[in-house]
Amino acid sequence: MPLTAEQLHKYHRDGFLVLPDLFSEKELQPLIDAIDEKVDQLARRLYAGGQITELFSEAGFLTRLAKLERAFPGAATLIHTGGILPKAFAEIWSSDKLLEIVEQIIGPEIAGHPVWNLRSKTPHNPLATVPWHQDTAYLAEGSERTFQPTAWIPLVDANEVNGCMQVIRLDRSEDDSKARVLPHQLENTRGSKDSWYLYIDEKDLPAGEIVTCAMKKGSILLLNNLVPHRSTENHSDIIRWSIDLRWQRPGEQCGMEGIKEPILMRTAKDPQYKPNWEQWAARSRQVGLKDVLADPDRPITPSDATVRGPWMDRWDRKNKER
Ligand SMILES: O=C(O)CCC(=O)C(=O)O
Repeated sequence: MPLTAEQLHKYHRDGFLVLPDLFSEKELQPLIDAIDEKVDQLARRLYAGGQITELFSEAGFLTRLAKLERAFPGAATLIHTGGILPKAFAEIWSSDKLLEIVEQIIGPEIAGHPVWNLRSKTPHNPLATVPWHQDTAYLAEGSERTFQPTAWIPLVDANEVNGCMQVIRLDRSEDDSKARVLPHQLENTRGSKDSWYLYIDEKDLPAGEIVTCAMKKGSILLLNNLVPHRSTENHSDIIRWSIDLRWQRPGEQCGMEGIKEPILMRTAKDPQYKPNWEQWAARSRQVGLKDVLADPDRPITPSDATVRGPWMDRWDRKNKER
């Protein structure tokens, strides 16, 4: 289902686009099964280490991690930072359905960007509410010049109750802010919230309409790497699961140099080409962050849910210079 000329125009104009009904339940189920498995492994490790006294096995995809989070604060963060890519994620990321769309945006040479995320937005968890940011702010300076489309894919219906995405449709009269990296602050220096997120201060937010993207499961939100966006709080009693995946042209600066390289997904030079996931996927993209889940023999402790990343030094330095 390629983008129509109008959709493509809207995406380039606004920096985002919602595509309804792209995936069927059947296509998303392998992702859900892979997540259930990750959550089960985490529960078993916490249980074996004496950190929790119940496995909550009777709870399913929509609630089990929330119960674990209550018993072991930080469980949701560990699922977010556990960086080994499940096969089902690799398959959807390099699926013809998504690559066909990405090809319309960046051309036939396509690499997967090393940053992908599984978001376990558990209810009433401030660490699952992502403040206003541009994705490029989390990467090395200069990579904002590389066009990096993202697909944000909810695995449940996402709305204002359980927390959905909001984006700023930039005011066309503010053209110059479109291509600009906005100043970001570290949320953990605000004192109120010990998180790893960056945020854009209200005064630095560009003018434009705030668009709330309530979306059905099966839809995707396409973003570019400069569009300011955030996700709202989860006031419901279920987990708002989503994944976000990125692409770019191979050979261009990805902003994760020395940490993890992009993976080639499609090339016009070889129509039969298939990405070699084995080595790439086994290596965590979370260098600088602890990937505790990658080492099954290591007992998990509450401090493992503390997150640090290279973007912190970037903005700490930048803000001191200011
Ligand atoms: O899924 C969310 O809650 C936030 C996602 C996000 O901000 C991103 O993908 O950059």
